Amino acid sequence: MTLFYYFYKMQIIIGFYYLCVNAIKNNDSCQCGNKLNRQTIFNPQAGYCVVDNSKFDAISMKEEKAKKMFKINAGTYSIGTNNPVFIADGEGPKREVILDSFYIDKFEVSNEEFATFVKTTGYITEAESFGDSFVFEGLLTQNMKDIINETVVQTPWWVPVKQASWQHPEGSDSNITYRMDHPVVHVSWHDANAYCNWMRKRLPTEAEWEVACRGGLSDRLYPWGNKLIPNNQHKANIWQGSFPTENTEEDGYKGTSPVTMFLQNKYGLHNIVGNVWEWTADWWITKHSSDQQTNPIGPSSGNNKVKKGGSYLCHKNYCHRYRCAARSQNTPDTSAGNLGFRCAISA
Ligand SMILES: *[C@@H]1O[C@H](CO)[C@@H](O)[C@H](O)[C@H]1NC(C)=O
Ligand SMILES: *[C@@H]1O[C@H](CO)[C@@H](O)[C@H](O)[C@H]1NC(C)=O
Ligand SMILES: *[C@@H]1O[C@H](CO)[C@@H](O)[C@H](O)[C@H]1NC(C)=O
Ligand SMILES: [Ca+2]
Ligand SMILES: [Ca+2]
Repeated sequence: MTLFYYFYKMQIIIGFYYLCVNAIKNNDSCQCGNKLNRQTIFNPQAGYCVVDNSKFDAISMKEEKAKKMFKINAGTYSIGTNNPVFIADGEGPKREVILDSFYIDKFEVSNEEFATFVKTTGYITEAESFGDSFVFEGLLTQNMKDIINETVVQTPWWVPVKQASWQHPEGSDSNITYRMDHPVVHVSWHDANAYCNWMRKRLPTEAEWEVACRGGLSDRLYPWGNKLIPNNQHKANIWQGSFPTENTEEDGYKGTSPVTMFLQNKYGLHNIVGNVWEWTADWWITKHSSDQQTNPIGPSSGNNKVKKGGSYLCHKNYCHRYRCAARSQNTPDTSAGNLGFRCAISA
């Protein structure tokens, strides 16, 4: 099934590559811009088509950077920890990285923003192509639960739901009408990468993401410090109660929160931990050298991509991963109702 899917996908990619290249050679308007499928936003340098979008002229990018992104200056920073909670995840060791300056989104990408992308390009997400995606059982309607009889072994609270997608986060009987300011979910790494590229941005590297998370503090667990709930103020959308049966929603949210909630550090970043996990550019490995590295980008290939920050489903007892050093992974075609992203750009 998977092999077949990839074979099929390669055929499509190759097909559109020729279509696009020829269209460009012939100076036709790019045939790939319209409603074909997720390969539509390929850019010409990479053999992809791009929808010419005057929205992204120099001025609007300047505004975007000024309002919605934070500039992190070039410098030497620390990532990782020498006190890992999950050793097997490769949270350690603590190590120095030298980074060039970059901008990072202050917010997770919202449904509204992703909708603009889809409307302009006709992009179809991998969840939509596959025809299903993973939803947390506790968010499903009784109707949906009655229909569904499969769960994921070992994590039975994850249910593959037919037709679950960014527009229908809990399956066909759900919508995002009142969640346009919430993070887009059910987007694969490929989808996230496509969106950032379309925005003339890119996914942050894991090192960039973690430096952004730490907000200029050193050796702290969270973006704001070491206390999970300082002054009795919830600083992140995670899980309170007893997972997975009881969610007391003390932080105000059972599922996702608007991307503008939970300001977490001095860089002005919101929801960098909690709310939804965030894809990074890097392939996953768990063995890290403690040597200083300059602009690390992770291994050159792999099976899984690194995701950071934890989500509204994380509870200390089983997923204490809403820490800057914490990390996890998924294959780049995976999507789920608690996994989104934000973009970055080199300064
Ligand atoms: C295609 O159009 C551009 C301007 O739109 C022009 O500069 C270029 O020479 C054209 N290429 C061909 C092969 O006609
Ligand atoms: C799940 O339900 C479908 C029909 O809705 C049925 O075809 C399938 O056999 C069921 N699977 C299990 C494991 O019960
Ligand atoms: C969207 O979902 C809401 C409930 O969250 C419901 O009230 C509304 O009717 C739905 N809208 C559409 C167009 O299905
Ligand atoms: Ca919550
Ligand atoms: Ca997040």
